[in-house]
Amino acid sequence: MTTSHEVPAEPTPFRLVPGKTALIVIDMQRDFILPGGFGESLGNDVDQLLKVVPPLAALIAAARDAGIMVIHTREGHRPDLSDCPPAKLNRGAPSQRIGDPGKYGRILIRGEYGHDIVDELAPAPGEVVIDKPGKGAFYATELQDVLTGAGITQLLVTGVTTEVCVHTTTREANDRGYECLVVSDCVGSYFPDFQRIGLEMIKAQGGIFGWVADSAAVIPALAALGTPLSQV
Ligand code: TIU
Repeated sequence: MTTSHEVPAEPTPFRLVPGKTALIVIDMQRDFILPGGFGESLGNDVDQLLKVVPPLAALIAAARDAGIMVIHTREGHRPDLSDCPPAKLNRGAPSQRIGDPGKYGRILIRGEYGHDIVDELAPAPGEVVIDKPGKGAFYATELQDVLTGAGITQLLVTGVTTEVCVHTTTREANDRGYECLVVSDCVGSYFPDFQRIGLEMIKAQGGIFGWVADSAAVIPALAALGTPLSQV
C-alpha cells in the first residue's frame, strides 16, 4: 500500500482518496480582502487575509493539475436583501451594513464588484461557484447536491475567515460525514489569536472537526493523486 497520498496532518495523517476529494475555497471576495473594502472599513487588518492569496493560488493550481474538483463560495445577498435576515442586516456600523454603498459597490450584494472573488483566485471555466447567504456553505445552497453528485467524501477547506465561514462550513461538513482537512496557511483571520485558536479547535480532541496541515504538506500528496498508483 502506498503512503504517497497521505498528508502528514494533525492530529493524524490524512489519506487523500482518489476521486473522492474536492478543494473548497471559501469567500475569497474583494469585500473581505481588499484594502478600502468592507472588511477594512470595519476596522479589520486585511493584510492578515491578503497573505493567504499566494499559497492558496499555488494550492488551487496543484488541485487543478491533479484533476480534483475545485469549488468556490461567495457570501452575499440578493439586491433586494430578501434573503438577508434582519438579525444579520442590523449588525455593523450604520452606513457600512450589507447593501450599503461601499468602495467596491453595494456591500456583499450579488453582482457587485466587491462581492466577486479576487482576480488571483478567479474560478476557472466550469468550476462550481456556490452563492451562500449565510456563513456556512451548506445552508440554503446546492453544495450538498454538488458533492453527492460528484461522489465527494473529503474536503480540503480553505478561504476566509478561519473562525467564521471556514469554521461554520467545516462544522456543517463534519456533521454531514465529510472528512475535512483545513489547510492552515490557506485560511485566514483578521485576528491572529483567532487564527491560531481556530485551527487548534479543528484538530483538538482527536480531530473533533477535522484535520489540519499546511499547503507544503498537502501539495505533494495532491501531485501523487494525479499520478497512477502504480507509478508512486
Ligand atoms: N466569509 C466570512 O467569514 N464572512 C465573515 O463575515 N467573516 C468575518 O470574519 N466577518
